[in-house]
Amino acid sequence: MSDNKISRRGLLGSTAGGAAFAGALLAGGAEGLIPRRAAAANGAYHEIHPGELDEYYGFWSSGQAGEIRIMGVPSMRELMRIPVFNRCSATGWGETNESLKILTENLLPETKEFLAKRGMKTYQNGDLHHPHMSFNKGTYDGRYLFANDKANTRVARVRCDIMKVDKVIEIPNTSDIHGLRPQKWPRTGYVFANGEHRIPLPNDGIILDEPKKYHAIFTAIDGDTMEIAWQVIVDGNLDNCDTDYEGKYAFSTCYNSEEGVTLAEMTASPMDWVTVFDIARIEAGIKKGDFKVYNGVKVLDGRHGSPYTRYIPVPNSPHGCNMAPDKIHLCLNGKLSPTVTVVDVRKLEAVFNGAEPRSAVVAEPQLGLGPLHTAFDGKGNAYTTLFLDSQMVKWNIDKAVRAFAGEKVDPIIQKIDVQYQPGHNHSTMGETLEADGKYLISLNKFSKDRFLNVGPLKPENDQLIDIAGGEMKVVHDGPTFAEPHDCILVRADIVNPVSVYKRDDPMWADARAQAKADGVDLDYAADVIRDGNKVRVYMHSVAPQFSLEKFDVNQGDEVTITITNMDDVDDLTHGFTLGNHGIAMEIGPQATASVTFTADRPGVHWFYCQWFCHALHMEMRGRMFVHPKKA
Ligand code: RUQ
Ligand code: CUA
Repeated sequence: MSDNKISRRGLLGSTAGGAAFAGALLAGGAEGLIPRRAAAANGAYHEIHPGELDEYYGFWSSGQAGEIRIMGVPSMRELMRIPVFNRCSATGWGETNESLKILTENLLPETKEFLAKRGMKTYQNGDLHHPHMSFNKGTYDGRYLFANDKANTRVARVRCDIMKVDKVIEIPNTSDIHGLRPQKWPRTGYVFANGEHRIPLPNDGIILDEPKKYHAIFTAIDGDTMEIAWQVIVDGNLDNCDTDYEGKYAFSTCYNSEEGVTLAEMTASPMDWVTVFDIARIEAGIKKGDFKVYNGVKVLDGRHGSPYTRYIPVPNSPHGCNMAPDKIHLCLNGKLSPTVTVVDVRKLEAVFNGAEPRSAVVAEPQLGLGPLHTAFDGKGNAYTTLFLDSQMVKWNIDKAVRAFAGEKVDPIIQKIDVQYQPGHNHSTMGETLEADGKYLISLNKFSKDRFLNVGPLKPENDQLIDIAGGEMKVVHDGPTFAEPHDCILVRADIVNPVSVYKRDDPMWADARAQAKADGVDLDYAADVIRDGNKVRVYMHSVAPQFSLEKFDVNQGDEVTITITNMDDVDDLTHGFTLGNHGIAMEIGPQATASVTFTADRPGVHWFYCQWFCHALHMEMRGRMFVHPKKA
């Protein structure tokens, strides 16, 4: 390697020589020569150069922003956003007929009524914490993502072939869905959802300030149909959840065993618990008819003394609930206790048969202050976020078990600083049997001084940590807008989205049926169908033209615009924006999209394509004439 041949690119490479050289420079204090990202651990970290593809899909939640974001890992590039519980200006999610159907068809009748009085068809916000993929035999199968809405008690499903939501359901009898996990074995199967906040059942105003009469409810959803399979009433509240690798159990942490309603009440007891749900016993209970029906859902009583649950005491306010890919160890993160409690799931059958609940606890290492979530590398190690210490701690599960049994061994392997206050973390494939121990993400709640100051509201900071070589090393800082709670990292070969829609996609089944009834062929449409005061305008588009240059409606007409994008090309999305009407929608290649509104502004209104599609994209437009009402 002669001096003038050493490019920065060479130093950033993954060869042992390059990394060693970079290491030597760093050791020599020449850090300024090399950007932070070059400081890779053990040569494992790959800089993704322009044009190169990432190894992993990252699916990020966005908290109160209500969407899912697709990231590339390790580059940490944001690749796409999937609108879910939010209203999206670009795609028309929450405005188009197709999205409104998904967002409204499974709302409870009283919710629809309540929203109508507010002039809304659906909620405009959501609080999306936990995106998780469907499983088959303990690993991701690339079919669906599921996610919770803590704000408005909903669960959504994303189709991974097109990366769009296809189902949103509101969960009755409970309040504020927080923890959410799909069943891992034999497949998904159930999707489990925790109702976090305790409320009266029914919550109709008869019971108000009588907290002893409130309940939290655990919900099992059928992931294939998105119908609710059953619910279980529990003692305490429900925070995060996970499932085992044998299809026997689901687990939920409870931080409020006190069943208090104030901060002081909720944190009073030094012990809370993890609630263990026995799926076979619950299914047998349903068969036997041991349930009551509320809002059409079978609800079992799983409080203390029931055959369906066990409550295992865990120190103060456990939060994260993480099943290790060794199929044995369940980790419950202490939050207010510096410990992680480790349950051996093989001992749970005995607990259900009468053994003392804590007999299933096989380790309880002291890790540091504020343990919130734990991730795994598939090599027997665990990585726990320490919120208060602003650190990530790597520890060995086997050593923790041995220490708990009395052996003099320290389970802690390494601690590193993260910037700052981490909540969730996640490792590559870490919640599956294919955990590969390559990268770890620390989702930090605060970025403080890590980026240029953008005012009082600062981004969060998602840090990429290289764990492949055995030592943790922060290799990238990634600012994010509110508030990625959680993410999953999925090997790229598992996720296989299409580039062009299929013309018979179920998403626009209603538009297809209506066109058929109107005698219109969507593929070649240039039609205006008048049906009383309803007007249905059908167009198709081929870059850079809509099939209608103009159309006429009368003031007061209910107008439905249905457009089909007949371009059959990769990356050729069109849009339809109707000026001064608050209307815009995405129309993907070979897709049909529609929107309905009342034409109430007499005059000339231009519509245009808002997705840059062609050299003549600016010219891709037309006029809607609204004839004034005759006085
Ligand atoms: S939670 S920071 Cu909503 Cu997943 Cu733990
Ligand atoms: Cu079509 Cu821009």
